[in-house]
Parts: sequence; C-alpha cells; structure tokens
Amino acid sequence: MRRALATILGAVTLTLLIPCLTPAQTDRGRLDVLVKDERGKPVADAVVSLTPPGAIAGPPRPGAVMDQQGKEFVPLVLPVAVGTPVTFPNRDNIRHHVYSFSPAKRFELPLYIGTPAAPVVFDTPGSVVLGCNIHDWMLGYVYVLATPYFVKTAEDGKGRIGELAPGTYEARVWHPRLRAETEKTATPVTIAAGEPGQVSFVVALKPDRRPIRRPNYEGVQGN
Ligand SMILES: [Cu+2]
Repeated sequence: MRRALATILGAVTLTLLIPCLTPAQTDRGRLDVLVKDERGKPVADAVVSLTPPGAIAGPPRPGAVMDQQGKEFVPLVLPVAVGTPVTFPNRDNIRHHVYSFSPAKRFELPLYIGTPAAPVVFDTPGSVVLGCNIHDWMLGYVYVLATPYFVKTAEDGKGRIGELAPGTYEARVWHPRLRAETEKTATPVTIAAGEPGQVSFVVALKPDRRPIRRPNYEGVQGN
C-alpha cells in the first residue's frame, strides 16, 4: 500500500513538473511599477529595469530613435538594451551638432540636417548624456541597460514590464536627476505566472537645472 502511494505521488510530482519544464507564453508574468518622489508626486521618465537570475539571452536588438524636434531631444529619456543601434534624425530645418562626453559612449555627429547615414550603437551599459553644440539647452539621455526587461514611467509615474518568465529578479530604478546610485536601489522582485507583480520606488531627485532656452535662437551663422 505504502509503495503504491509512493508511486502515485511520484506520478503526480512528475505531472506537475512537466509544465514547468516547458513554459508556454501563457505562463508569463508581468510587473507593474510605480515611481514617486519624496512628496508622493509621480515621477515620469524614470527607468525601472529587471535583472533576471540567470544569463540574459541576446536576441537582435531592434533599432531605436532619438529625434531632434523643435530644438529639443525627443524623447528626453530613451532607454535601450545594450547593443541597440540608435538613429538621430533631425526633424528641424536647421542644423544640429549632437555629441556626448559620457564614458558609456563618447560620440559626435557633426552639423547635419536629416538623418545621419550610420546609427550609433550603444555597447556599454550606463547613462549617456546628449548635448547639441549649437543649442546649449538641448539635453537628452540614452540610458543603456544590460537587461532587455525595462520600462520608462509615464506622467503618472507608472509603467509595466510584460512577458516575464516566472522567477526572482532584481529591480532597479534610474532617473536623470536621481540623487542615489541606481545600484543602491536594487530590490528583489518575484514574478509569478498569472498574477501581476508590483514594485514601487520612492526617489529623491536633484533640482532640474537646464540652461535657459533662448527664444528664436537659430545658432551662429544660421546653423
Ligand atoms: Cu541643436
């Protein structure tokens, strides 16, 4: 009798294990994120990322776009997975001169109109601060992540990361004006199939100090 019971239990265990070994898409989970500041105000343009416990598969990264429009970088923050090629189309009818001195990617796109022929490939994780030599107030960020699981928060401070395999991940938050180091925000998060996980961050931000935009300034010599 005892042996029969053991056999039945063995069969049940095996049956339960099989779906786990071959997870279907429906077994995926998701994470809802919320970022607020110390006064409880929602924080937009924060990037929340998830680092999985194992190795990260490296599928080809689709390209991303950082526009220059109305003499501003659009979007202000562009999160990308490491290895992503980014194009910098100029939608204005004047020239821009995009550059970055950030250690994660030093590059320069000398004065141009239209889309430069070759995209810039962001191959090192970290934040890349963008500027324009002509328009001092133009400021943008490419945030390069070692993981493909991330989301940028909307005006309501919310975002969602979907299609996650169940397991325990580390969540982190980044923002251009974050006072803390992103590494110190690491928080374990468990993702289960069928039930949305949730993580919220309360962040302290530095004041927003951008150079004042000069009205109708086209740049020197009509650039
Ligand atoms: Cu410019």
